[in-house]
Amino acid sequence: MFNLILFGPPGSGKGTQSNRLIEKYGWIHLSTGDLLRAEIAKQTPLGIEAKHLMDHGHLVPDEVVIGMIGSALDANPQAKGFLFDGFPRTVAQAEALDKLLTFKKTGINLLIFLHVGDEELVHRLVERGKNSGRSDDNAETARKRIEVYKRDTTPVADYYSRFGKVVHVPGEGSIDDIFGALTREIDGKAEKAA
Ligand code: B4P
Repeated sequence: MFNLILFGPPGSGKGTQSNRLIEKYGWIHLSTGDLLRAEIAKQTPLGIEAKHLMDHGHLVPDEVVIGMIGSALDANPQAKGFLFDGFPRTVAQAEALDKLLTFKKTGINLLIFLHVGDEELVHRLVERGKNSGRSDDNAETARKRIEVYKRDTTPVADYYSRFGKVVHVPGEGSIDDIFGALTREIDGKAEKAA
C-alpha cells in the first residue's frame, strides 16, 4: 500500500495533478475540497456551514474534515493506496490522519510539496473563477486563503519533515513537466521501499 499527501498552497495544482496520478497508480483520490463541495451541492447542514467558511477563505473545522476522511477510509478497505489532496491542512488533522492510518496498520509514505509563488496562485484562481462557478475563486478570497495557508497549513510540512517524508517539487511550468517530476519522486520512493 502506498499513501501520498499532495501538499501546496491553494491553486498550486493539487487537484489537477491528483487526477493524473490516480489514473496512473490506481489509488483512491481523497480531496476534502471535493467532499465539501459535494455537501454544498446537496445543501446539507454541513454544506451550508462549510460554504460560508470557504467563501471567506477560512478552513472548515478540523473535526468535520477528519470525520469525512475517516468515513472515506472505512468505505475503501481494498484500496491499494490513497492520495490525500488538500488534507491534512492543520497539524491537528495530520495527527488525526496518522492515528486513523495506524489503526489500519498503514501510514503516510511520502508528502510532495508543490511550490508556486503568491502572484501566480492568485492569477490561477482568478482565471479558474471565470469558468468554475466556485464562489471562492476571486482575488480577495484567494489572498485570504494564501494567508490562512501560510499560518495554519505550512506547519503540516514541518510535521512530516521530522519523519523524513517530505520532498519538494516546483509547481510552476507545464502540467506535463510537473507530472513527470511527481512520478519520478513517487517511483523513487516506491523502489526504495521495495
Ligand atoms: P481545495 O478544493 O482543496 O482547492 P484548491 O486549493 O483551490 O486547489 P488546488 O491546489 O487543487 O488547485 P487546482 O489543481 O485546482 O480547497 C477549497 C476550500 O475547501 C479551502 O479553502 C477550505 O475552505 C476548504 N477545505 C478543503 N480541505 C480542507 C481541510 N482539510 N480542512 C479545512 N478546510 C478545508 O489548480 C488551480 C488552477 O490552476 C486550475 O485552474 C488549474 O487549471 C490551474 N493550473 C494547475 N496547474 C497549472 C500549471 N502548471 N500551470 C498553470 N496553471 C495551472
